[in-house]
Amino acid sequence: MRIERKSNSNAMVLQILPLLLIPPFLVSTPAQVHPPLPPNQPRNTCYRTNYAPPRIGATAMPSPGILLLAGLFAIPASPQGAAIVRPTPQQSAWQDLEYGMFCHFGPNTFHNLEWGDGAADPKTFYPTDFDANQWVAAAKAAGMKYLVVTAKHHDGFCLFQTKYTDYSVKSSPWRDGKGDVVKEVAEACHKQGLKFGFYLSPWDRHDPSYADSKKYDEHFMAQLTELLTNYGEVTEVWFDGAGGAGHVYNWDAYYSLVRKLQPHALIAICGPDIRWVGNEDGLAPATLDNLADRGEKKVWYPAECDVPIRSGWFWHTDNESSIKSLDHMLDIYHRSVGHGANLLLNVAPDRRGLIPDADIARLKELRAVIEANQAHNLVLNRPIRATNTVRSDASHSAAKAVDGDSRTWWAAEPGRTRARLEVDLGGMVTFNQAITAEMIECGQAVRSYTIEAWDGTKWREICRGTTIGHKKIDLFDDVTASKVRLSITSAGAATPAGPATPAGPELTIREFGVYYRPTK
Ligand code: FUL
Repeated sequence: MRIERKSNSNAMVLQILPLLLIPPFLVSTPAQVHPPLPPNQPRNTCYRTNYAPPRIGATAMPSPGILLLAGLFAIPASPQGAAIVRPTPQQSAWQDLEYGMFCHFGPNTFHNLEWGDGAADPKTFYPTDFDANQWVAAAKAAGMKYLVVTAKHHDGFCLFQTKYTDYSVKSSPWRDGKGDVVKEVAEACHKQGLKFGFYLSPWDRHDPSYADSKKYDEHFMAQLTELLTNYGEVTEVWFDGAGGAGHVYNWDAYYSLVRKLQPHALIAICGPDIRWVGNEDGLAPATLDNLADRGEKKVWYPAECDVPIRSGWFWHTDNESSIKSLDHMLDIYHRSVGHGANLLLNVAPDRRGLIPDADIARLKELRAVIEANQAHNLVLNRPIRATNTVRSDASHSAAKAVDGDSRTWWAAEPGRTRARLEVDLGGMVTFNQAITAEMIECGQAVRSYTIEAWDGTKWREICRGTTIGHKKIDLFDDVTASKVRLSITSAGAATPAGPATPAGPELTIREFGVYYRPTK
């Protein structure tokens, strides 16, 4: 299949262009971990140093887990006095969503395009059987917890009713010009219990005002206002960084508008709350730090991996055969969610306005494998001991790390950078996977760890890793053992490249589990 992006001809350049257009300081790669922001940042970069997401207010929604943590937030610094960086409640709640569906839909769907130039006749947008509930049902059946829809892609066509351009669903014959894709998707999400988000491309290849940055800012913000007021709760606002080279955007104003109209929404990619992982393969590095430098400060900045299930972001007549294999998808899952990032998997609706059966089938297969692989935690509620524990009242005892309850956690004594949890398996047990999670609301502490198994005569190392963060999935060959232990070998506030320091966040383990994967 030939993916057409009209602005360029060189296929290679087209592949990497979106990446090149995102300022390098927003890109985190294993080789370049959170470089500091460059001084004198130009105004058209999609990031502002002076923006800190507000903490949740008294009227906010916190989950039971967050409420439980309220007392913890009262401790603002490590024993050594260094500020501890923690996620906002919205960020940690979003990290718990883990897996979401990205839906690219619009005129491109009807023209076999990836990047429309804004000239497609709106009458060609005509889904014959559009059903937002089917999209959401497909996402739920896949085990996804949120959905992000393209309200407007680079071609400028709006999938929602807007007063500010006719280049929208209003000018299409679909539902006699009265349809609103964003509305139906938002309602279906809210009804079926999925978190809702929208993608909005700042780059607009249709609107004449784009040539005048100030005028375009007004236009863009007017549409952003519509999206933030007419569609209920918005969890994620996805500002793409591709295209529009040289254009000056007033990012501060965009961010302020989101804060004002949807204070709990997270601003992603070209935004201060969620960062792009740095590639479109769905892969996070094995060492993934939730902290990033913002000017002089460190901030919590979790990563999202985005990748299409097929070869393109939009549906094409001839790309069904490119649906990724189950093995490939499982690998993506392990290297995104299993590395502590969120996975936003693009599944594009077709010209009927439905998620195709073939994609749904693959999503279900993936879910079935993940569930089978994580069905039985072999250390669940098994006897466990820790080399040290924060308090004597058992509220953060070692048992909390294997109780299967994500609201509880084991915590080491303050200032500890090494600790060990040892679990008695109660007989010889075979396993080949470990899943470990820190209680990130307390901050991210673990810098390195090993997992070892007792084979009856000695401890044998099964795997070792660096960061844990929100979740770490380790895969290894079958091991048969009567005891297993997790050793945190360094912890602290330093970046993975730097030395661990005790002046960091509390060392915690939210859950530790070992499993036997029938499917490898
Ligand atoms: C890129 C865009 O250019 C693609 O078309 C797609 O929307 C992807 C998610 O982001 O920057």
